[in-house]
Amino acid sequence: MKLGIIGLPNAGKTTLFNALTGQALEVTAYANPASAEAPVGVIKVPDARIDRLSTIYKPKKTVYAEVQCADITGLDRGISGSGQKGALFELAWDADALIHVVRAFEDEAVSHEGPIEPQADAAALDLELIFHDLELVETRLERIENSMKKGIGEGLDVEKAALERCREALEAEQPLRGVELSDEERAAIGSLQFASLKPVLVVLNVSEEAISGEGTAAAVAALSDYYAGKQALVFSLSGKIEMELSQLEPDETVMFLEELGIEEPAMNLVIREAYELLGLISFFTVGEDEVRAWTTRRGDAAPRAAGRVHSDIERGFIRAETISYDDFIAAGDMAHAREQGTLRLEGKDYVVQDGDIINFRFNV
Ligand SMILES: Nc1nc2c(ncn2[C@@H]2O[C@H](COP(=O)(O)OP(=O)(O)O)[C@@H](O)[C@H]2O)c(=O)[nH]1
Ligand SMILES: [Mg+2]
Repeated sequence: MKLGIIGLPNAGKTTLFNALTGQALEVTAYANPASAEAPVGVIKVPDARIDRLSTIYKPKKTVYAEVQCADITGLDRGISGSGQKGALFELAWDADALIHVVRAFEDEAVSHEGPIEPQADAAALDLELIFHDLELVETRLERIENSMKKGIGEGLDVEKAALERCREALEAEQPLRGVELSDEERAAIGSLQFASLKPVLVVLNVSEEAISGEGTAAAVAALSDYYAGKQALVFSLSGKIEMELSQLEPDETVMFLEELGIEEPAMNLVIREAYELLGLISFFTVGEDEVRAWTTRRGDAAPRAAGRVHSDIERGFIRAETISYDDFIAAGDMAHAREQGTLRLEGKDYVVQDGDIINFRFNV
């Protein structure tokens, strides 16, 4: 899974990127120039279940599920009409979802056009995505129509119809994530890099003092209304605090969290929500060598999940020896689980569930 962080200049994208990936890129109080290349980092998906399994197995290696993340610089008001679209094309860096950072924090030292108005900012950037996509739709439709005129447009009807519906939405300044498309239509337009089609996690970046304030709750509610029904989730955090948290040692983190009166870093929630939005789940493999979390899509059958581990295991799939995390913890170990009948042998039609611990049996 890949996430792309977008937002207007000085919204706190790099701050959030650092918090998510543990990197320490420079954060600046001025707008960075558009960049053709986006820094990419790896997010380790926090999972208390993996921590617990690791204390049980004491493996040589503990591996968390990983999500890639890019800090996309240079999107700004008016960018889609300018010659400087590098940053928008960066979205074609095939992100599966976008994290849209919206500024709510007040800070005179950090420049911002006019007063801080989160909803107006969010809508302004969304509009750039929409303009970008409209251009893409029009170019593609023109090509299709030309092909049809020449009599070589066979099989393009579904795509054409889908694109016409997309154009209609975009002309009404609606993002494509709100357009109902069938699987067939999605596949037909799948090769086009539509920015406004990607699911989005909207992060309201608030001041430290405002984390649990009423104003923040109201702003989140208002943004949620604006994004309603558009494959989007909205929540708030303080980028500054999250970045500080990510740079602490684990025991210091616990103390800092207590001081702030919060249970866990908001980053954990960001990652979990991204998982949810994308329909992803985790399953685990365990042993003395390695305890590891893997990512698969909700609804994947066991062989497909096996393929996440290795293509040979998918190809030679025989059975999945499976137990849910909760049943395993209740049993204490695999021997007891087998006695209790909670360790099951599942076949190729078994749909993997979040938290399954699986031992694949396969034949190469
Ligand atoms: N007060 C405050 N400043 C922040 C916060 N998040 C980011 N900043 C500051 O805003 C400026 C821009 O942040 P940066 O992450 O570089 O924004 P980007 O342009 O979207 O990548 C930097 O000076 C940050 O230190 C925050 O939550 N509170
Ligand atoms: Mg930046």
